[in-house]
Amino acid sequence: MMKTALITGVTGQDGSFLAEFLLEKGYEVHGTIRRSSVDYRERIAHLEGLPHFHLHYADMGDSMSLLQVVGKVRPDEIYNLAAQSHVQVSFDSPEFTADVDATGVLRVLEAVRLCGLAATCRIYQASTSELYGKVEEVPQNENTPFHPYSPYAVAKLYGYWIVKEYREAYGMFCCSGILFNHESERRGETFVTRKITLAAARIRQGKQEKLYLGNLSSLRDWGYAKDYVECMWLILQNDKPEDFVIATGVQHSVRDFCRLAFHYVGIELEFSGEGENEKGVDKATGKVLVEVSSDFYRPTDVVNLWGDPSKAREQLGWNPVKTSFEQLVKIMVDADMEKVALERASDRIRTNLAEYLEKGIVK
Ligand code: NAP
Ligand code: F7E
Repeated sequence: MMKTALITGVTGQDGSFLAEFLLEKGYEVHGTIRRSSVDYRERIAHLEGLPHFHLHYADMGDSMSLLQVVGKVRPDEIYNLAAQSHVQVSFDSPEFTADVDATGVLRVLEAVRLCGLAATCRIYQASTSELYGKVEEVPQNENTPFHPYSPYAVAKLYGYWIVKEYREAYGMFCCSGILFNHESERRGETFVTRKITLAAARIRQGKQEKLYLGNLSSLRDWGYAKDYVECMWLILQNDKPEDFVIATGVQHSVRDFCRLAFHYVGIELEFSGEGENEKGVDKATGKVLVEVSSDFYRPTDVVNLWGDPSKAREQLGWNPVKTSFEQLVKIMVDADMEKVALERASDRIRTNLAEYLEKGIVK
């Protein structure tokens, strides 16, 4: 029997990879999208029109839309990926973030219960390493205490606990994947990795002068999104509903990422100076290509994320290092070198706007 999956947030980085993964496994895949005045569904354009791929309008802030789609699709599995996922933006829109990322999870769980699917529908909740926030232990595993350090993380912590509550109160098969940062050629352009790979490609091709970043010393455990969606699926195929840390177990700084991305476009960067005075200089020309701008500092920043994926490796048989850090950076750089080569002036206007928004210049 063909299984039916519902993915909220199917237009996002993870949603698009997961939809491809589940279609390959033979699922009937349904995804939710939001109404928007512009038709911008780049990441799933190649899936639209496939016979086993279906789209529905729903918003995480609207219980009725969620109830309708869950009632209509009656899924065997729900992957709740929809969220306001940008940490910096959560400082600017904390109430919206709480509504979507916290109460939104409750709305999905209640929709499942009200549709009479509590005993049959398995639910995956997209939880996050941001729960560890101001970290109390390094590396972090399933037993590490949480210390959320942004409105995003606080909202996601509610999502984590309400999932646990529904599991214990109603015996529902609902689980959280505590995923560490995962990136790809489809990553949003204002997350640090993609911002760097795009800038490296543009600087190489003479379309950008300089890259401005915030905290270069921030440490992350970066994996490849395509590998991580497999783990979301494995979590729901497990015998028991449990939460899992998903990470590579390898840690790098923003500075390391930057150095490697520029290396792959043929520019060797040398960093010197400290804090806001630190600069990345092209060794060959002496030109300053990377500078620090306090516009990209956060009111509270999470600076030491490093995951321990032992439980996922042992219980789910998942390979945390299928794609290495070096391969990930190369995949992203190669994709952006191609994208930038094809870039038209209109695309650049959109990208500049994204940067202005992140800087808080356009509100
Ligand atoms: P993403 O690219 O930002 O995608 C987010 C998705 O949520 C998009 O489809 C977006 O729709 C949708 N969405 C946002 N607000 C919504 C609303 N009010 N109603 C309905 N849909 C809404 O994020 P991602 O990187 O794929 O991450 C997927 C999930 O994993 C998120 O919950 C994120 O918080 C979590 N997570 C991500 C990471 C990571 O490193 N990527 C790590 C841990 C956890 P639009 O396309 O219309 O904006
Ligand atoms: O920042 C620093 C920044 O925005 C990473 C989301 O998917 O992963 C993501 O959240 C680090 C931070 O991702 C810039 O201060 C320096 O320390 O790429 P990011 P994030 O905040 O880790 C988690 C797991 C999620 O759950 C989220 O949904 O890099 N940083 N300079 C910068 N960050 C940005 N964005 N821009 C900079 O210029």
